[in-house]
Amino acid sequence: MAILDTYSLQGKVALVTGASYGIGFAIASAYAQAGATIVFNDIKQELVDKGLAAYKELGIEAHGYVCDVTDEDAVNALVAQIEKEVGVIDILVNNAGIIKRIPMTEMSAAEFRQVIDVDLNAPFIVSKAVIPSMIQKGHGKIINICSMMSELGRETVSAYAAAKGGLKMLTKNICSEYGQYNIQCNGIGPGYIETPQTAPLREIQPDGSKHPFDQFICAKTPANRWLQAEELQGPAVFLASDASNAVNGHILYVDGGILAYIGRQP
Ligand code: NAP
Ligand code: GCO
Repeated sequence: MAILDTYSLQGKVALVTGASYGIGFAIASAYAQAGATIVFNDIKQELVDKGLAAYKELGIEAHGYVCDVTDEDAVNALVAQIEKEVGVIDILVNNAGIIKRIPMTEMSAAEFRQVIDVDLNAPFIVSKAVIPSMIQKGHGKIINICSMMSELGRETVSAYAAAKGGLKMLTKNICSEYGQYNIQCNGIGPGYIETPQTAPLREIQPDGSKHPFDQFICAKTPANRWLQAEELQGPAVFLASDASNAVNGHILYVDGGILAYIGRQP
C-alpha cells in the first residue's frame, strides 16, 4: 500500500466526544477530510445544532447526538444508536473535558469529583462501550486527549492534573488489555491551545497588557506562541489511521516543545 494511503480514514466511522467546537471539532474536521464519517456528541441540543451547522459549512455531513459522557446508560444507548444509524465505531476520540481552576484547599470534594467524572471516568465509560464491537470487527483506534497536566502540575488545577494523569495510565492499560485484538489506544497531549477552555488565561488586562499567564506560557513555549487546534490535526489523523498500527500506549505530546524547554529567560 502506498504510504499516503495508510493515512486514509476512508470508510471509517469516527466518534469524537464533545466536538461541537474547540479541539474536538478541529480533529473531527480533519478526520472528515481523511474520509471518515463523523459522529459527535455534546450535552446540549443547541450546541449539537451549532456543531452540525459548523460542520456543514465545511461540507461535512456529521451525525450529532445529545449525550452526557459521564452517564453510562446514556453512553451505552448512544453507542447502540450510532451502530444502528451510522455503523460500528472504528475510531473513538475521548475529547470531552472540563477544567476547574481552584486552589486545592478551596476546592470542594464535589468539584474535584466533577472534573474526575468528565475527564477520567467518562473516557473509561465510552471506551468500555465501544471496545466490544471493535473486537468483533477486528480493529479499533482509541485516542485519549491528555494534557501537559498528564506530566506536570501547576497551581489551581489539582483535579484536572489528577484526571489527565490518570487518563495517561488508562491509555496504557487499554493498550495492554486490548492490543491483542488489534486495538490501538494512544493519547494526544496538547500544549496550550487557543480554545474557549483557555480563553480566561489569555484575557487582555484592564491596562491593555497581555494576561500574565499568556506571557508565562509564551515564555515556556520555544516558538513563543500559543498553539492552534488545527495543529493537532495531523497527529490525530496519524493516530487514527493504519499508519500508526504499531504505535500503542503512547502519549504523543503536541506542545511546541514545552515539555522539553526550561523556559525563556526574563
Ligand atoms: P472546550 O473548548 O471547553 O470544549 C470541551 C467540549 O467538551 C465542549 O464541547 C463541551 O461541551 C464538551 N463537554 C464537556 N463536558 C461534557 C460532558 N459531560 N458530556 C459531553 N460533552 C462534554 O475544550 P477544548 O480546549 O476544546 O479541550 C478539549 C479537550 O482537550 C479537553 O479534554 C481538554 O482537557 C483537552 N486539552 C485542552 C487544551 C487546551 O489548551 N485547550 C490542552 C490540552 C488538553 P459544553 O460546551 O456543552 O460543556
Ligand atoms: C491550564 C490550562 C491547561 C490546558 C491544557 C494544557 O489551566 O493550565 O487550561 O490545563 O488546558 O491541559 O495541556
